[in-house]
Amino acid sequence: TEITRIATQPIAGQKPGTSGLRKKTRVFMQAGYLENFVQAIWDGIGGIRGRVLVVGGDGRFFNDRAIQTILKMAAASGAAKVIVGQNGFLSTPAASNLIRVRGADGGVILSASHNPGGPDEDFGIKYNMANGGPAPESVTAAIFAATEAIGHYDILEAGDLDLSAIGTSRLGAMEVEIVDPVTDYATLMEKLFDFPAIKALLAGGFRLRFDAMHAITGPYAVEILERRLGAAPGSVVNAVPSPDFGGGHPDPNPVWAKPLMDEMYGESAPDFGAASDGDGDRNMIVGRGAYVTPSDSLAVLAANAHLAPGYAGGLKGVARSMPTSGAVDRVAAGMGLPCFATPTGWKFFGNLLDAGMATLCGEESAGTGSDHVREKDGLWAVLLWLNILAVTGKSVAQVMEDHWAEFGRTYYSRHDYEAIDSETANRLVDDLRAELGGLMGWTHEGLVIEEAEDFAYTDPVDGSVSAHQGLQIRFRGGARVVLRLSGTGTEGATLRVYLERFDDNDFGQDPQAALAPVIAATEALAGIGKRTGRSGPDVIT
Ligand code: VG1
Ligand code: CO
Repeated sequence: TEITRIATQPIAGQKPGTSGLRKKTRVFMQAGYLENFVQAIWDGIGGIRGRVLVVGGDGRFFNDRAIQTILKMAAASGAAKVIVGQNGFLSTPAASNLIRVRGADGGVILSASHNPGGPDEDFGIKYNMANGGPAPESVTAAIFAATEAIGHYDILEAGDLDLSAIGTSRLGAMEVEIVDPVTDYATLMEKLFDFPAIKALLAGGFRLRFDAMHAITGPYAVEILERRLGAAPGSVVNAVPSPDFGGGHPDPNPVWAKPLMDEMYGESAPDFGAASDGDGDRNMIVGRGAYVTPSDSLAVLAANAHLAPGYAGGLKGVARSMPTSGAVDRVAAGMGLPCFATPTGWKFFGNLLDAGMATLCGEESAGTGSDHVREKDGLWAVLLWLNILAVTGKSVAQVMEDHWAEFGRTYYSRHDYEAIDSETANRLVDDLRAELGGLMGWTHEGLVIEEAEDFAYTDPVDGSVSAHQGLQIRFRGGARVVLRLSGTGTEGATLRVYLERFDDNDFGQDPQAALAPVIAATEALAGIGKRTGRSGPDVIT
């Protein structure tokens, strides 16, 4: 085993986005592409000599190859030890937990999350800190700067390691420990939730369906839901992770998890349905004939978390990303809890969680989590829901009705325009931004703008400022639209339009109908159809 120093040059475009660096898999497979970025991580964080890292990914195509490269590069740069999930598997929340329980210095997570996988689809890589959370902007900026200054990378000349065998071995002077990816995570879940109550619920005939979408949560869900909690064998479907997610799109929403939706709205629907994404940090919750929007789910979990043992002492505060609906704000107000609005992306919750200012966090994009780890956590949300249903004895639909009756209903929807021309997208946002100052009092079919801002966030813990995080326009009476460009796409630009309207007495409307005036006002304001030539959004969630 010999360390080789390979001369290289900066590669343009290695700038981390909302959640690490995401590109087409073939881009990552180009000679030196992954290597450059990994070396830039090491350089950006001040080197890894003597450090302990966790490495794992969601099992998508190229996961195994990338891990071999990362191990050899960690060894070459003097890491003391790397802890790897068996077969290279770790869900994002399990990786976050592993970093924390092992006291590691950080971790490398390989995933493009909800994006499809395969040689012609997407791949991704991100660095997490010692707290288990995604690197903050200051660190991703340092990593990006290192990609622009790179002149060489170091790699160990060695054969591949067998990642299937649990146990400890060596790669050069570095220790490699291969661990079961599920055990520590399952143990944590048992501590947080009332497993006996959920077990009793399931033993009493309550039926659930969990769609792992051929992604990483399969092994976790089978172990926890079926083996430890006693859900009927086969309750977890699409449970074996596949490198291309069975050719599907591992994004747990009504569009991509349509088979689950059909079952939950069908005649022999189970009591509870859920799904998770490629890397296991997102969740979708659907009762019998009752889909729960992620923003509502966050609000319900905040209102009821105290029913689970891990949160019996109450919450310190809650946080949501800015585009997430204000439903949780109403719960926080009702319960006297601090409530924070952060930019999109889990990295912005880290300081609030570390400082004990928030216990629960969530995003409209089907991410919810708490201070148990520093990532959003799909199965955690499923278990908290099951815990709440077990303790209250209510159905999902009943929980929602009761919640709206108490707090009112915030109708919410997100419209995505995918793979639009980047220049068109940027111009649309730039033009609207330029108009914000003059929009006060602007009206359209009865809606009146009362506030318009280019959202900027000042972190209350470290004072760092993140500007241009989305255009937020509020209308009199509690309606709102937010427009921003996605930071996770790999093709052109994706425009996200987040729509909401509060209603305190009529809870049975179709969300698209309830939001029609806001949708019309947005078109009048931003001219999305006119500028993009699209007749409507590609994905509505
Ligand atoms: C999207 C979501 C955001 C989420 C991010 C990562 O980002 O909107 O809420 O945190 O994906 O999720 P963007 O920039 O495309 O809107 V995942 O499950 O990658 O880790
Ligand atoms: Co994800």
